[in-house]
Amino acid sequence: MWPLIRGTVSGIVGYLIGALLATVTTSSTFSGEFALVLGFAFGLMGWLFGIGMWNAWGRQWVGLPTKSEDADGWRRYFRFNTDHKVIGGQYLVTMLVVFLLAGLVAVAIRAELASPGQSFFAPDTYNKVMSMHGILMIAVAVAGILGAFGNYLVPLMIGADDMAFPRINALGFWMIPPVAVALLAAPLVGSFNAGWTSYPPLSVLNADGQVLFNVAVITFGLSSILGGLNIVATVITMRAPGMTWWKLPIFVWAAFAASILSLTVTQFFAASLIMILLDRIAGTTWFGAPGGGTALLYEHVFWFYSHPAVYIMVLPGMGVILEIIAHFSRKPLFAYKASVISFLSIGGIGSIVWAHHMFTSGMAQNLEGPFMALTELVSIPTGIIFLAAIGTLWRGKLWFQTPLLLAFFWIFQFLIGGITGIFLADFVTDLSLHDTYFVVAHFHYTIVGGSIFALMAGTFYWFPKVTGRMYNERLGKIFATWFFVFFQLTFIPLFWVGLNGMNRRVGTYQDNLGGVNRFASVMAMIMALGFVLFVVNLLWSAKRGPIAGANPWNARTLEWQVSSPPPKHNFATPPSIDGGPYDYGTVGAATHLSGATEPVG
Ligand code: HEM
Ligand SMILES: [Cu+2]
Repeated sequence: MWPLIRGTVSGIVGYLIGALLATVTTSSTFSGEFALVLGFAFGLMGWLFGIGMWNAWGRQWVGLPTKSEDADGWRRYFRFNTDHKVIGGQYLVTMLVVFLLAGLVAVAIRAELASPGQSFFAPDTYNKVMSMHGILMIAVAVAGILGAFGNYLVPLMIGADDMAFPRINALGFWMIPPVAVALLAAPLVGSFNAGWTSYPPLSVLNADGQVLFNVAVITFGLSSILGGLNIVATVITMRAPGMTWWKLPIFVWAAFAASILSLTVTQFFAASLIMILLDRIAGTTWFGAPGGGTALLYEHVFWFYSHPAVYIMVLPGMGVILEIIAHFSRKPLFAYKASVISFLSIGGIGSIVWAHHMFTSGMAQNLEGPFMALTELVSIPTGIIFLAAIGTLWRGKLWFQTPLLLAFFWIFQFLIGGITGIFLADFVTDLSLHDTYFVVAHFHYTIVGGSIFALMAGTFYWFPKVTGRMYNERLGKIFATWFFVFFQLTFIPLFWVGLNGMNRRVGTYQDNLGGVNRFASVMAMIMALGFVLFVVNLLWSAKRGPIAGANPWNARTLEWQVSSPPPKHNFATPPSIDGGPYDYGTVGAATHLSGATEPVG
């Protein structure tokens, strides 16, 4: 606990110094916006140094010997620990907690929407609650799989002993607690009500809470960039002898493609938020029409990140699902190379489709056709991923455990998400669908269906590796089915109310949509209840579940060839690779890890 106390104290001291500096150097008051920004920046530094960055790293910069921040047992998780497995665990737990919290906020939203009029929240409060839900969930989708499984598995799967930059990895994780604090503290200074998208002019004119939103999200972005950098560098430079590019497990490829995006587009979100801060604090007029600015600029810069961001959320999910499907069908992954090329081209094409979010914004009309066509082009590589999933399942020897069940659900939901996206990408239909609940239903199918279900599937699949114990299969299946069924019952009706003109981001709506909304609200609450099963299963099994052994799934990839949990430095002797990760059932195929004691597969 000591490092946490140290970090908190130096974080608070840093905040006070920053805020004071702002007060004495400018006309900002101590609680003014500039003081919030500078306070946060200094507070972040203080926190990071206090939590252990100074001892483990900073001392080196002034010629002092570093002091290890290592510890054993559960204490490792509360320190500046550079072990990629510890960091993966830190991300997993943090993101699951944020997910549950944001889920509770969603229940509050659905309570308000259970009847057409205003029941619990004033209109502005509704927007604040909705904005909080949105940004927390976006954070989970961006950093859940990549932060947890990307960190935990990429080094293990490629036969490395850690990430390329272990200290940067720890730094990236420890930036997240101040992000959470700033977002959750925003209600103290008026909260933010402009949605996770934070369009100006509202985001330039609203309460000071918006400033905390901006600094928090910029910091979160920096953490994503560092995480992306690490995964890209690790995959390029740290592969074990024999681990050629075409032998990489598919999850590694997916994490690699998503990380290229994190590394290259996150800056644009930060840039757009910095411009908002400048408009608010420094008197610039990037987005203010009276000063010659235009809000349209914000939308372009923002979506230049935020569309690719949906692939940062979903590509790792695709990787998890294909991984699970191959191992649980006991067949070589169908269309492996085509899937890899698809991941990369989804990332590439996905980076030039951003203005499909802006068809109603008043942007140049002759761009609408090209953006529509490019968007629809992404369905080709996406279709290949579906083919890979189905082709692998086809005549496979299916082993219906919870991870595979969730993978089936994933296929169904992501399909619905993708197909409804086509109507939104078509600018003619989007004119009437934009800003309705059709959009809300669509992105929940894609993000929850594509990213969150994969996060759950991966959590079950790798649970025995991470904890050394098996989860409860029956509870796992009940939870998976529960989540799936009530998810459909919540969100299918929302397509319908959207088609009937219900606006998103408004707490009230037409009277005639009351019945369907009430139904969706009740279903959402039952869905939320199902997470009790998830939490109980994992907590109980981590302590009391049966010992899993090194390779309970009898899978071929490298992470299963070491003990569960893996030893501190992953591999006793550096592995050398002579087979492919999915050579199931191939007569005479070498084991993936040479020197493995038992033949696998
Ligand atoms: C637990 C089940 C969930 C329910 C019942 C739920 C419900 C809702 C509702 C009712 C809204 C308000 C939309 C509006 O008023 O316009 C919303 C917005 C949103 N949700 Fe969810 N949600 C859930 C899970 C998730 C997850 C898992 C994610 C992402 C991974 C997510 C991401 C978002 C985003 C990005 C917004 C939009 C916020 C904005 O546009 O500013 N939600 N959700
Ligand atoms: Cu998009």
